[in-house]
Amino acid sequence: MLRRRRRTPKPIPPQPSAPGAPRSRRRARPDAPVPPELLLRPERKATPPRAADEVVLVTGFEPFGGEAMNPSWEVCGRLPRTIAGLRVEILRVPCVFRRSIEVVTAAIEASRPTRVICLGLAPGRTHVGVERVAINVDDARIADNAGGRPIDEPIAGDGPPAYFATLPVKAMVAAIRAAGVPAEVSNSAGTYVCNHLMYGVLHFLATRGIRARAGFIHVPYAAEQALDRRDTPSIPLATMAAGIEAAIVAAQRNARDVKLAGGALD
Ligand code: PCA
Repeated sequence: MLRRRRRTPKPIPPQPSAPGAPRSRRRARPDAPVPPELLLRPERKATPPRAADEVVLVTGFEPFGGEAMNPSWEVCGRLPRTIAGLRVEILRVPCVFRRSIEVVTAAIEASRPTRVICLGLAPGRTHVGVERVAINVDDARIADNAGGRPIDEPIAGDGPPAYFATLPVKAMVAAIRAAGVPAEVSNSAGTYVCNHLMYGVLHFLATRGIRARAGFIHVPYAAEQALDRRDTPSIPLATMAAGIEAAIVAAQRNARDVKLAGGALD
């Protein structure tokens, strides 16, 4: 008896091979190696690699006093994006009393850093100076970039006479030196905008109960800006940046400061 041919062709199961290629009846041995591109990726249980979620805020100043550049800001731009697991956020700060504090405290509120390291230029210094203390006074020898020139005015009328840096100052100095960069503890950040900012940031953190640790580092002139000046101590920007990077590593790794002599007799 003649069998009627089926009208509708059997559905063809999906083939991994190219269309038109002969269908294989072979089955893979259970232990056959599977090319990696054919393996289904198992769902990842582990969290994907996260961007560093702790932040170090590093600030530098705009030029002031007629200079064309401020090495403190130039150094910020030469830092890597992460240091010791901290995401590095950089901020350019106006060299203006009050406004400098407002700009930095707004950034602290926005990015909630665990470390705040402000940088500034100290013309004439030979060493990178990690500041130990900020005092509650403004006494400007020259006007700031907005023309302001406070003389013997408190920074915070209700604030204490001084704040110590809450960063491990000695460990940072040791780390900068170990990176091959001349460094020292400095016992005065002056009475201009740098001291003002250091005091203002520490006062803000203390009065708001924010646990971030903060401090200030003064840098000398950049070698790049002192090429045609005589008797002007300076350090190349790349060298300073390596020193500041080492200081940030030390600031992150040393919960307590180390006990190293760093005092001065003058
Ligand atoms: N140095 C100044 C203010 C801005 C800067 O970079 C200072 O030492 O006060």
